[in-house]
Amino acid sequence: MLYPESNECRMLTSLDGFWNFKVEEQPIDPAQPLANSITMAVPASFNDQVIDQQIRNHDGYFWYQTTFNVSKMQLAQRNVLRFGSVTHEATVYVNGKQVGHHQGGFTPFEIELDGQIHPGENDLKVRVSNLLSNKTIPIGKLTEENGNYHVDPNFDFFNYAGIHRPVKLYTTSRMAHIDEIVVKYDTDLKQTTVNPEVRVTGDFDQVVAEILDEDGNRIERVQGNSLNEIQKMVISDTHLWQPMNAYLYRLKISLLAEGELIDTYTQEFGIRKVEVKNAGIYVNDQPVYLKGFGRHEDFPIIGKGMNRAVINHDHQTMKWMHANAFRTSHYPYSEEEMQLADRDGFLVIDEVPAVGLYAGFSVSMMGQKAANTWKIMQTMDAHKQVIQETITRDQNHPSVIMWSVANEPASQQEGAHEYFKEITDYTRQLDWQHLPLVAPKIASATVDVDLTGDLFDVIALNRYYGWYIDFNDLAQAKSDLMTELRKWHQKFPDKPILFTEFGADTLSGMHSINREPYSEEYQHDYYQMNFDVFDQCDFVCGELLWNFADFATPAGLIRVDGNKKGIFTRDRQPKQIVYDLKKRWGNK
Ligand code: E9O
Repeated sequence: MLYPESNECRMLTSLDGFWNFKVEEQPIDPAQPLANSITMAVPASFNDQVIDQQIRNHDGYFWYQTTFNVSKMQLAQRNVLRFGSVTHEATVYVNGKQVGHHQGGFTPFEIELDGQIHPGENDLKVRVSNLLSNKTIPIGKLTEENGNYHVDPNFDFFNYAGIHRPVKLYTTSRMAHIDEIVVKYDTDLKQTTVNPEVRVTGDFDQVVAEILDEDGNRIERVQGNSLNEIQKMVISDTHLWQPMNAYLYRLKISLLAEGELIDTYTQEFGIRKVEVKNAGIYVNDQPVYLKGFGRHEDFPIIGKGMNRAVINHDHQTMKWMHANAFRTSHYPYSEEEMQLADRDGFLVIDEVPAVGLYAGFSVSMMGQKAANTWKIMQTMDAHKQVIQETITRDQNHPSVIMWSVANEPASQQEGAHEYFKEITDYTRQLDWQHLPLVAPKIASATVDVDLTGDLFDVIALNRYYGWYIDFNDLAQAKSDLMTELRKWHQKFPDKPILFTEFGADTLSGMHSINREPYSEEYQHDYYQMNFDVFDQCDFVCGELLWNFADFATPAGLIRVDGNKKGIFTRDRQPKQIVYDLKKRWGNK
């Protein structure tokens, strides 16, 4: 699915703005006006826009409504309605009739409106659900009593919901349009051959493909009468996309009929090679050490809503700290963010929303975990769907150097190997780039009990020695961390080890001369201990801290106003560790 653009053949309108909103208490007729609604900004989570705890914490269904105008001229074209994401499930109605449905809160979907709209004002309603279960991705525990739902998220972030990303209406010609462009290429890092895979609906008699460099110069052009003729485009002196030094080419595809242009689309791409070998990660034949964060799409008031200023500020902050990488924990981030990551040169581990694949997991109930996860979970179909939608959406982004197919699954429980064999086979067969695969491992899936290490290219560890384990005992923590690390390396000597989480809850402004947990001093010592260990192990290929910023979670005994493992507060003010880290990464 292409990211919508306007050009000489396509028109683009934004439907973002103030919509009407209502919690579904009784069945609602989509053909009737939405009575007693309140205002809700789109895009954004609905939860923190209202001063109403019942709405904020309601589990179930919600209605959004707006209107949009279409001109007679526009109706001559093919019209498509596109949602960047609706969390977690959307049923879409236009002028009272159901036109589409999508399950999965973090990937885009679109709906053709042919025959559904008329000139003038049209009514648009979306019935949204925030329900999760053991069949959905991510996973929640769903209960129902007399039609009242309750969801216990099986993960440690607030279950924000709503229309989280932009809503757009765009047009294409009715004769033919480009559906998809995959910029496949082969490179020896000098010469690159681009073999685009383009999908088109409709008839045309000529297709033109052009490659433009960053200054807009055309460096290659091929044409033909069919899509398989636009192959073997050669870039003889390749300007590589490098970490923190991006370079983006553009591929422009045009369709013509009887000499007239009927559709065109320009797709950005970058050229780089990613490899895992000799216990290291290599980009363009150079070993890279990942410095950065696990993050969240999370900010006061907007929740998980896409906001360009917040995205840009986070990127500027990471660059200022000499970070070069982040993981999209625990779901694919907005397309707008991925585009900026390409331009900024970040190395991104793109994670699908498969978080909570651990029966009975709850951060506030550690130790009370069921051991039959792979009998309880019925997530295989939904899991494959999110992998397919994530790869389809993100495969043209040079910033994406790895796919993370799950976070902290119960990889030590019986059935884990079978489940992840199917998942990794499926992912590898979809991904033409053969990017490395990871699934960050939970602290309890130690090297002695984990069953899935052989399936992944990089051993990704979420480790909390000195916090959840060996709490307040950094000497013991250091020795336990070292022991586990050495064992992993012994077991998989060729696989690099990447820290995808490590951190300690820290209250900004809390100081302790005794360097007690939760203080900025403890956070400092905790990280220093981890760094001391990493620096002794050359098979460790990166450190992604948990977390970039404090973030909202469901209320919980160990969650006082959210998870405080940020090195920044939720509103992006630095804790003391930031300055040491900036120095470390500046030298590394
Ligand atoms: C996932 C992330 O979303 N990992 C968690 C993070 C946290 O801060 C959470 O925010 O809690 C850590 C999981 C730790 C599990 C420890 C299990 C210990 C078993 C002995």
